[in-house]
Amino acid sequence: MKKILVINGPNINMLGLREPDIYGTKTFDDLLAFIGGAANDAGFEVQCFQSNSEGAIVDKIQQAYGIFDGIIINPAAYTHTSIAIPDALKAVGIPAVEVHLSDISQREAYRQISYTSEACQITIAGKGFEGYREAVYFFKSSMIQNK
Ligand code: CA2
Repeated sequence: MKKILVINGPNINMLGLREPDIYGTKTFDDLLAFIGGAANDAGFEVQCFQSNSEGAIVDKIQQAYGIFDGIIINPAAYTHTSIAIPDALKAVGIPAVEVHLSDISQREAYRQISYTSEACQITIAGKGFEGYREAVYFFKSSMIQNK
């Protein structure tokens, strides 16, 4: 069974507590259950990882080398600041998809910049939890094509 690693960055563990107009009312546990269900439906083994620390996210990406077949990443605020995260994605060479709950292209100017996207095959933004399902199915179709 192919393995997917889902990485969520800073403050995503606080989902549902504030800013429901932007991020919705569902909690982080709801998100984990949603991702687990989507991966299961698509026939993937999935592991979810969340950290508020850039270094811990870089460590996790490095540790994924040779173990995971795909990475789905919502780097949260590090999307707009981190060079280390896209460098790590490029270093391990694992196919990656960037996901954002909100449509970052329609938000503050500083959120419209993503350094992560150049290390990802596609970016899915503004679809809420469904974006993670789309990312899972992107891997399903790309892995079938490359079989
Ligand atoms: O839209 C997304 O998924 C983001 O990656 C979410 C990040 C934000 O910094 C990015 O610009 C876009 C924030 C994640 C969670 O933020 C919360 C804020 C208030 C209450 C709960 C979570």
